[in-house]
Amino acid sequence: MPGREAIPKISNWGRWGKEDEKGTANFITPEVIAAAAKLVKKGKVMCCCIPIDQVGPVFPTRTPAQRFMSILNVPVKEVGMQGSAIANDDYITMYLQGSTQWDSLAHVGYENKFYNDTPTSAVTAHGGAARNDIGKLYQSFVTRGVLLDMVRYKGCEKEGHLPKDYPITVADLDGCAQAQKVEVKSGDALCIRTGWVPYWYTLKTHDEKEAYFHAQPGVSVYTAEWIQKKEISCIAVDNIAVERLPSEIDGEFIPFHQVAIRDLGLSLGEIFIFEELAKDCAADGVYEFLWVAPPLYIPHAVGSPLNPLAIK
Ligand code: UVW
Repeated sequence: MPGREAIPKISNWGRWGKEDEKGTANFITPEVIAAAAKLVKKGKVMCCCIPIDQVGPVFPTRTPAQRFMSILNVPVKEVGMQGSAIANDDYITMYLQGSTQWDSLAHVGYENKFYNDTPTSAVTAHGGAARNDIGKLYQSFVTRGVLLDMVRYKGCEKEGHLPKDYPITVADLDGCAQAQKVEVKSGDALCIRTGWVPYWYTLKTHDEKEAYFHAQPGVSVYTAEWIQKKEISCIAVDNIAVERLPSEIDGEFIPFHQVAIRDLGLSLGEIFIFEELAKDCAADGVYEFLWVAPPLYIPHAVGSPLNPLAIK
């Protein structure tokens, strides 16, 4: 297996100025947004996230979300307010990386740097990420979305997912787009269906669930140059880590994260679900849509859950 010298050496540092913290989200221009809005034809909204609950797939270094009631059927007059109303409040504790999520540009780096020459000292225990945080993208990821349905393209509909450690190649991306008669354009959100998240919900045993995280279909590290050339604004995949695991690089756990997030400034979206969208696209043959998927506005956070919508 090749070593880290095989990781593509490409970069968008400086492309949008020295101070830029948005990376490839800059490809989403006002013209791109206006054109994407015109893709809404039938008024159909499809949600592409999993529920935030205790049963979804969460990487083993993290814990599932927990929701608590903080007040329960409380008459407001008992807490000093007037009237006959009763009220409920609740709160959650969760990893910002523990459900359908965007990785911010402060999530992964290497050699002491994050995207655009940002030193690791920009992220602190007290303050979180002073640069490249997900809060900088709170108005982003409204653009044209394109679904590449790899499950269908590779003839895996019966299994419902790609083989467990399948690396999606440039030839697959081009071949799938061609088969679906859709062109990937500058500013697009590239959505890739692997079927891996729906597969999670079929697993029964602890061993099956443990193995699930260590071998998964995803994009090959060698797609990074294609992604840069296509000027994709963000990538969302229905798996755990976007990239294929185990990695194709000896001694590196997540080499695609390194080149994509740190070198290109590409926001990675994980744990999406595309089953309803894929069905709809197969039925009408239209694989493009308005994609509305901003992160939550959480200044200094290195990731965010979201409720992504594909609208046709
Ligand atoms: C993995 O779970 C491996 O990826 P991320 O840290 O981006 O969530």
